[in-house]
Amino acid sequence: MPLPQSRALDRSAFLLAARGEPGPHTPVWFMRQAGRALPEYRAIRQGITMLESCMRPDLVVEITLQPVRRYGVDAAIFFSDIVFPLQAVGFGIEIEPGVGPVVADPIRDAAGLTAVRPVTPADVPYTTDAVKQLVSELDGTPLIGFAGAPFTVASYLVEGGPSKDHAKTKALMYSNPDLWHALADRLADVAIAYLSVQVEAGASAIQLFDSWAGGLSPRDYERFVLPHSAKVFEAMASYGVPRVHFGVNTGELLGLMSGAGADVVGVDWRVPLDEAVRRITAAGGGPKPVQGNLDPALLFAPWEAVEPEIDRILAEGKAAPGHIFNLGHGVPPEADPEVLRRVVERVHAKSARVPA
Ligand code: 1CP
Repeated sequence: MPLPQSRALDRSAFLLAARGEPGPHTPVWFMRQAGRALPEYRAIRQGITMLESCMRPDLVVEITLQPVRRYGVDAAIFFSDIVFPLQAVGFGIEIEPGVGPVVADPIRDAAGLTAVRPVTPADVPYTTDAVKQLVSELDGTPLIGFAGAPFTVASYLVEGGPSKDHAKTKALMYSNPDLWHALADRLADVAIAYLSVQVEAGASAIQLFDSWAGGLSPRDYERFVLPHSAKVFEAMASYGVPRVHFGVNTGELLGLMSGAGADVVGVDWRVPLDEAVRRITAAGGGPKPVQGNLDPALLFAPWEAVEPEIDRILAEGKAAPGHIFNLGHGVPPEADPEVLRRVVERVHAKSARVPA
C-alpha cells in the first residue's frame, strides 16, 4: 500500500523527476554524499566504528543531514551500508577503515547460507527510529532508502572482501549454479526486508545498488542476476515509491537492469544520458527517467572545465522523461565539498523553469 506523505514532499523536484513529471528544476544528489569528504563527518565519526554509528539514531540522523545542509541537495540518502543488514543479523562481516566490507568466513557451501537471513524490524529498531526522525526533520526533502543488490553483496560474501575481478563469485555461478541461486535468492530477501523497514518508516524512494554488476556479460547478468534483482523490485512495487537501480560500468546492461523493474535507471559517466535513454527504450518498457552522470574525477578539475560538463549532461538528460542529476559513481573521499556545492548551485540555476 502506498504510504501517505506531505504535499511538499510529493511535489518535490526529486520525486517529480523520478516519476517523469516536470518540476521546478533538475534535482541533484550525490551517491555517497555523506562520508569522508565532509570534515563534519570525519569529526563525528572519531573513534566510532561504522557498525556502531549505524546503530545510533542520533549519529545516523546527523550524518544523513550533513550533506543536505552543506550542499543543498534535493534528496538525502539514509546513512548505512549495503552490508549493514547482514551485520545486524550477526553474519560475520566487518567494515574495515580504508578497505571496505571484510568477511571472516567467505561462503563456500550450502552450510554457509544459514547465517544469511533477512532482518526483521525487531532486529533493527534503531533504523526505524532514525528514518522516522529524518522524515520529520527533512520535511519536504525526500529520504532515499537503499540496499545492496544480490550480486554486489554476494561478491563480498564469496570473495571475502573487495575484489576487482569478482573471479570467485563468477566461478561459483558456473561451478555450483544451485548454490549461487540459493545465495542470491536469500540476498534478495535480505534486500527486500531492509528496504521494507526503511519505506515503512517513511523513506520516499529506494535505490538498489548493484555497483559491481558491470563486470558481468549481459548473458551472465540475465541468467544469474536479473531474476534475483527483479524479485526485489517486484516485492517493493506495492509501496508505490520510485525504485532506482544503479551499477558502475553497466553500459551494456542498461536495458536489462531497466527490465529488472527499475523506475529510474542510474547511469555512470561512460554512456551519455541520451544514449542511455535509447538503450533503455530499445529494451522495451518505454523511455524512463535516468539518474547521473558526472564523472567523479571531474571534481578534481578546474571549475571552468566542470561547467560545460554539467551543461552537457543537463542537455543530454532532456532526452529522458525525467532527469535526476548525480555523479556517475560515489563522491571520492578526497573531493572538495565546495566543488560539490557549486555543482548543485549550477544544476539548479541552469535547469530552473521559468514559470509560464
Ligand atoms: O568508516 C567509514 O567511513 C568507511 C567508509 C564507508 C561509508 C561512509 C563505507 C565502507 N560505507 C559507507 C556508507 C555508505 N555505503 C553509504 C551511505 C553514505 C552516502 O551514500 O551518503 C552508502 C549508500 C553505501 C553503499 C555502499 N557500500 C556501496 C554501494 C555504493 C557504491 O559506492 O558503489 C558499496 C559497494 C559499499 C561497500 C563499501 N562499504 C564501505 C566501502 C569503502 C565500500 C566499497 C568497498 C569496495 O571498493 O569494494
